[in-house]
Amino acid sequence: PSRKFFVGGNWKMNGRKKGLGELISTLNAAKVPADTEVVCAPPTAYIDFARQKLDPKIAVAAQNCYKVTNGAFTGEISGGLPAEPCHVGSPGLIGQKVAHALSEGLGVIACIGEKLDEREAGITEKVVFEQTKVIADNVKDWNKVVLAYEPVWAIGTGKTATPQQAQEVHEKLRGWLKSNVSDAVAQSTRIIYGGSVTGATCKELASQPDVDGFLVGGASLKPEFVDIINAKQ
Ligand code: G2H
Repeated sequence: PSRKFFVGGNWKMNGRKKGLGELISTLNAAKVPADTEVVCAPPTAYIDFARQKLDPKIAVAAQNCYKVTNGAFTGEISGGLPAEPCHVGSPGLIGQKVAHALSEGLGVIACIGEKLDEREAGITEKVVFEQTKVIADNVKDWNKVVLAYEPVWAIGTGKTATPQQAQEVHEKLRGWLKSNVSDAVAQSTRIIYGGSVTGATCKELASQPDVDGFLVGGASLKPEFVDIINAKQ
């Protein structure tokens, strides 16, 4: 399959200009393979700063995107404002947010994932399929969508899913896309893994056939993010 490897750095609510400026210098100096797409999502207040400083080889995303373009929504960010792709993490509004971001011409990194008790109860598949359906119901153009599998128990916990655990779910998700959308969409859509990815864990994860990249939190703030960008090499 010719899916372009995708590495997202979600900086979450971290950093100030000085530290982020240093991180940006490291990233600008880094080798980015031609067949890898790299996107960083700074805190909202630094989207413009990051876009101005980051080399064009790295795209900039917003971490969130509200469901309408304008209005009296204190503290929200609209799809009319941010940079390129858009990370739409929170459940509840996710369907409307995905629909709105796509209607604004943005790309979307849509996140799904089961909680620990759901995994232990053996309902991982059911949970991630239901979450994927909510997203899929709002997508017409799958070229604009990256699906991020982020098991909740692996987020910021230091517990990375094993390559086998990730591959198993990614393969099932691709199967779901094939059955419920189309074979072409299943083959072309990037399904990326997120949850405590590090420089040490990225290579073996990246070697799994259905792992098309990563969404990285903590490690995206460190120089090892460069190793993750190059995980496929
Ligand atoms: C999960 C992930 C990135 P971390 O949210 O989106 O964060 O790598 O810190 O677990």
